[in-house]
Amino acid sequence: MTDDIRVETHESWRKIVLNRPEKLNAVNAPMLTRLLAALDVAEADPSCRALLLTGEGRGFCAGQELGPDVTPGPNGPPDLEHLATTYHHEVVRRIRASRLPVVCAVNGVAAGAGASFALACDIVLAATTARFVQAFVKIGLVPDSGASFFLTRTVGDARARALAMLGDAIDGTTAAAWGMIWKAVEPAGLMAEAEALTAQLASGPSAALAAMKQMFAAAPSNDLHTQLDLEARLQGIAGRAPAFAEGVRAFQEKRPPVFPS
Ligand code: LHQ
Repeated sequence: MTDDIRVETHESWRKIVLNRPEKLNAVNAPMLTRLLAALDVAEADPSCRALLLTGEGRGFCAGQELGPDVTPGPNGPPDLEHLATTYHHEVVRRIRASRLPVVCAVNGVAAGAGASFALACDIVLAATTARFVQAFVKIGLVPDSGASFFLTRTVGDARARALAMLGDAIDGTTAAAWGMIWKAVEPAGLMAEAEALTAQLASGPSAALAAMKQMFAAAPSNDLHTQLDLEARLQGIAGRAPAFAEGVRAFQEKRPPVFPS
């Protein structure tokens, strides 16, 4: 049994580790099938309230493995549309559709779909020394797994185009300065900070955090009035949930809130 996807289960959160360090955690179809399964299991576990995604070794994820999945066979070139739709894009969809806040700790190079997986997460921390590379152009491909969606929204059209068309690497510090990610952290402190953040989210108001994911997913394509309606509806739901009652009580009693799971 291969352990190219390693899951560490903590009391209220899980860490999913891409674990193929000798290939900088490049992914292939079987590995992505196991990653999708790990995401589904976490989603279905009521005790799990947050996720942390990271990579083993000196890389985060070097994107699609340039191996058998993408090598031309007797029937001609590989069907990359099918490969992307079935595997890579499902990872992105599940992270974005998840009820769980997902933290990503980019410990090293994040290339191609690997960078996209990181950008699909809710809060991205990267080592200052990590590298984000839109590697697609170097092998004659186009951005996928949401790269063109995420980059245009985070760094803007001008930087997105240049990153995609040139394939230049940017480091974690630059990614943070450009607004691509939340924060760059000294490598030695990355995992401790990412774990603390994930634990903090796991002890947060889970339903409200899930509603925030819904809200931020809708925001870019909504007009102000539609977004105000959505915020009001989700606030109505939050106001009827036990977390709000506990939050207000804790404030009045001058103690930290203990949000129910
Ligand atoms: C790898 C890989 C790799 C295999 C490093 N595969 N071995 C595509 C198609 C279909 C559907 C959906 O989506 C996609 C999306 C994509 O992801 S396309 C982009 C695919 N990825 C790449 O093109 C990245 C290729 N890798 C690189 O450019 C470099 O390795 C990076 C910039 C990631 C890191 O460079 P270095 O730090 O200099 O490391 P390295 O190149 O020496 O790599 C270390 C080892 O990892 C090496 O193996 P070796 O046996 O020589 O030590 C590499 O061959 C292996 N490796 N990426 N994607």
